[in-house]
Amino acid sequence: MKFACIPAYNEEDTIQKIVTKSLPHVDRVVVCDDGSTDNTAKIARDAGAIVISQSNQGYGAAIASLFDYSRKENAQIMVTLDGDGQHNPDQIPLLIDAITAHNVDVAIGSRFLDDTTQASGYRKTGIKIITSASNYGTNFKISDSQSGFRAYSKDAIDAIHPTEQGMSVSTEILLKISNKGLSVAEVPITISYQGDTSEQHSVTHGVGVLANTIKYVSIKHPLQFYGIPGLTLIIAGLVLGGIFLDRYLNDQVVFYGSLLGSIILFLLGAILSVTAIILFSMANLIRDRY
Ligand SMILES: Nc1nc2c(ncn2[C@@H]2O[C@H](COP(=O)(O)OP(=O)(O)OP(=O)(O)O)[C@@H](O)[C@H]2O)c(=O)[nH]1
Ligand SMILES: [Mg+2]
Repeated sequence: MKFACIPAYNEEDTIQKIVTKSLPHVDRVVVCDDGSTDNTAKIARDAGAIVISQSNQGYGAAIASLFDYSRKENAQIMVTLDGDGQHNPDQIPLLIDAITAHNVDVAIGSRFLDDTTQASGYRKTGIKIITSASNYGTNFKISDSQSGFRAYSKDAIDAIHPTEQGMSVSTEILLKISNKGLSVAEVPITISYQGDTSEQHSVTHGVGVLANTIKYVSIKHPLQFYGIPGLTLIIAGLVLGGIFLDRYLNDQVVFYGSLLGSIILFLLGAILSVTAIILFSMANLIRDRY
């Protein structure tokens, strides 16, 4: 059984068309109504979707509920797409085909494999930066880590239990895919940004997602992220301390600047190094369940 799963928050203008256009491509269309205050749930139900309703918790929470539903209902393939009309349901078969014909676990619809993409400059740059950080953590070489248009195999549906409530869930899922040894392929898709005016909103979102991506990657590579800067600071602290001692012993001059600098650098370095060691041991301990 194939499900099309749509997270939706106040999408009454677009949801009917998306449900109707998705139905011919799958066995079930499931809409997660994430606490909408408009008619999204009723319109989706009337259009033929199964509607899961929950209080508004964010995109990630909606995706998690859709994973839970698909697992419980034994879906063989789950395709996620946005409820705001930016993804074209007629491209659902492209993603399903990547799973069935090419035997991958996760197919990601990428906006950047096709020249017709309408994403504006700042948005493209933001997604590229987040994607580079995410690729560093996953060892994948994908072009669009933030795409919500994806398909998951049964193995992926069973293995992935997202916990991020917001938009960072896209990165979280990629990290989990990588940790579980599942395979990924990208498929070119088109995206529509018609009528979208949420520039400020997107920039704040982007910064939040980038911070979360760095959090995930730093947990995965703690020695590089905290250990190397930590050691560098400790060495700098020792050098400054040496200069202070040298001046004090040779000339009896108490050079408070280098004494204070040395202590601060050494302490910061020690904190970072301890963080690196703790994260490294923890990551090893929980890696299997992560
Ligand atoms: N913003 C937002 N979207 C949610 C929420 N819950 C579910 N969604 C749905 O998640 C999908 C993606 O949300 P968007 O805000 O369009 O995110 P985006 O496409 O990355 O950002 P834009 O490029 O600004 O459209 C839409 O179908 C929303 O209806 C929520 O709490 N907030
Ligand atoms: Mg959108």
